[in-house]
Amino acid sequence: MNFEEQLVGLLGKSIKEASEAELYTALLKAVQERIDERQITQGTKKLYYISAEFLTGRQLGRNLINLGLYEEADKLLSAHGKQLSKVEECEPEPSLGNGGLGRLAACFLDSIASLNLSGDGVGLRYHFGLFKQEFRDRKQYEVPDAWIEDLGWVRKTDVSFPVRFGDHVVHSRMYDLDVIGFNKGHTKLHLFDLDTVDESIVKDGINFDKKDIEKNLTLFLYPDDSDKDGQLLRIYQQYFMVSNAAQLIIKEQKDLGHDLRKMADYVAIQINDTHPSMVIPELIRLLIHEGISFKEAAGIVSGVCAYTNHTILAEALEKWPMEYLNEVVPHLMPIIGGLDYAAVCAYHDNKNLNIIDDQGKVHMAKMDMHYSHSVNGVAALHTEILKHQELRPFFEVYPEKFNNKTNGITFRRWILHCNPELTAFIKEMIGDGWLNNPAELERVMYFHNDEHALNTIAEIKHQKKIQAAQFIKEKEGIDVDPNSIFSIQVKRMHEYKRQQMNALYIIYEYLRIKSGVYPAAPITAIFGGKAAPAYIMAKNVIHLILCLQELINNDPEVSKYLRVVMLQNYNIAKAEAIIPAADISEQISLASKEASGTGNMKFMLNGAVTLGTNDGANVEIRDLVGMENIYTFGRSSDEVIHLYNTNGYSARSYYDHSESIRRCVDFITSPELLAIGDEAMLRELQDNLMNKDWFMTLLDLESYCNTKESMIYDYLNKGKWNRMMLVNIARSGFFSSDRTIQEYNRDIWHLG
Ligand code: 26Q
Repeated sequence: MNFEEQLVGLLGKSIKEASEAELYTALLKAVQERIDERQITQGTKKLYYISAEFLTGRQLGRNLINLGLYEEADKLLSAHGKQLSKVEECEPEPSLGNGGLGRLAACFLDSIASLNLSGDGVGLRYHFGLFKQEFRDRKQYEVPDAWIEDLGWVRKTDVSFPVRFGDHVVHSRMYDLDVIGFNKGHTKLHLFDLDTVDESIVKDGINFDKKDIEKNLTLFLYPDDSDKDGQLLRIYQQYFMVSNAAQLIIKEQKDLGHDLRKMADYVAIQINDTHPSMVIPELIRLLIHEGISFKEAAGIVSGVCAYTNHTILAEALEKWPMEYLNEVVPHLMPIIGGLDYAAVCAYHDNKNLNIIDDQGKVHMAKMDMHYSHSVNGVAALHTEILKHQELRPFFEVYPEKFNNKTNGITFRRWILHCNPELTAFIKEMIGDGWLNNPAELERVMYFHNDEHALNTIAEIKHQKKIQAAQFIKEKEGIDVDPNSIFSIQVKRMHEYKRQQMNALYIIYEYLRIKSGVYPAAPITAIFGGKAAPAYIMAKNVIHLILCLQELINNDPEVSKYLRVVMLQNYNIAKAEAIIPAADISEQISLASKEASGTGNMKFMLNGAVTLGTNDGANVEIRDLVGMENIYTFGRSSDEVIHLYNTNGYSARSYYDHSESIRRCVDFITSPELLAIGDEAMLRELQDNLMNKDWFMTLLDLESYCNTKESMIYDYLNKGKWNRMMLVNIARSGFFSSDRTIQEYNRDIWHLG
């Protein structure tokens, strides 16, 4: 049956008569029928990618592209006066993740399927996922996001496992999201849940009985863990996730008739940060039940498991008090104790290596490093920092385990879907080999002196800016000028990412305009990002940005040259709308703190020029495009690490010694801003910047402002700028997650 007949059959009426919501439902069903026809990818060895987060984004567009149906569907709908992009907007976006780590997991699944590798994701089906962000009075409010619909992409299965918490047993339910590869491949994301979970126990949007596990287990992603009950709930969640994963793996191995002692020949497990670390003792426990000795089981599991570290921030390295683990999973403690004992015996002279520390806390990352065969960082610089600083004691005893896997992004979503105009032009230039072999993007370099190509790329960028301006008008009610420079910083709000430095730059520019010095070209500064509900300083930064937005956009003298937009509820759909429109990609983290970043890659692929520190994958972007096609500034990671080690940074002295820094920081509590904002929040932020500034904003502020000035000046040189865009696009092939997954497979998984 052709697609049109299938669709009309499902609709029960003509396309013209159908509403967008009806079209969405019919397309969903039509695509699911096609998905069901595609065989699941098989191989001798299978990967299980276990992760607390999967930020999958909307599925309709992704699936249409990967099934090769997108253009057909698009044409079909437009022939009947409908727009596919509008229909796609009917899909609620699942928010089963926070940011980078969760989005990476989703890109990886797309690449695993597209490379026709056998590998499934395993995670949790949170009912509310991450909160929806709303702005009121220029402040962030968190609203629960109930994304689950009766008819959706995530489908209920009959699979269930008993999961034991001490002497209490619950019975899980597995849900599956199909992951269809580009042209070939079909794998699954398994999301576990409990039938008894009850959304109605949530009061006032956030409060619920944290002890009622049967009803609350999968309600929220990262439930508030500021008290003991919250922390216990997180342990319940993590154990529920990994126990299901371990049981699924053992069941599949038994069904295939494989010898569990040879598991490493048939199974690979990737532990995505420390949230799934308990899979190690759980799998050992289950193997012991199968009659295998502790020692042999530990060896088998080490051969199967590999661990990825995504951050060096101390607060993100999970440590659970032994008594909490004893309360939730008492049957796991003897195993963890045994693993610690074996590690202590082997390395008795180095307490740093103990899994259980003197205070009785269990260090999940340490367990991962002892009992995995691979430990990887997510960008070259990050892996070096892990080896020589953060995880040095482990690198010294296990040098062979450490390896780097620089992150990547799926080109299907981050150019084919979000930038069909640029995709079409690249095809015109170099054909479509790069879609399956991203290294071929390099061929775009043949056009680096071609006037027509350079002008076309610039024209496409302008188109995307016009579309983004319409989007901003529609969603945020703010007018922006597509002829201005779009500088974009979209990512989670965190002090180390230094959105506050960008805000101080905006103040710097504002004060200059007020004094009659105008920027070489008008600037639109666009932000987006959520702050963790308990992260006061991040919320203060949002407040400052929203106050600046109000002040600046309403000042006719200034808004001719400068505008500020803070997007509400930044998510994957908003990322897709905004990233293709960027001129400047703001990647300004304090060097050494951003493990990799993946937004930086999405911007580069879409022809933005990076303004960044030498941090995370920015370093690799710089090496690929060359110094003349990127703007870097600020202290190096070595200098920053040295400052931390010697206590050598004093924000106050930067404030005292620089007139221009002082003016910017002082302005946070100027009468202009106090008339708009909340005095306590602005004062607290200002005080923090002057007296604490743990992530060294003032250290790099001047070099940031100067570098950005020169960048804006260069923007006027169209020939130069257009060539920079082209080089960035041409050199971004390395950042395809297909390349990353091929490296994981080559070095760690060895899938058949
Ligand atoms: C830890 C303890 C308690 C509660 C929560 C957490 C927690 C939750 C989420 C710790 C870390 C995360 C997420 C980390 C993350 O997203 N890291 C990002 O991973 C990306 C993919 O590798 C990198 O590109 C980013 O640089 C890194 O910040």
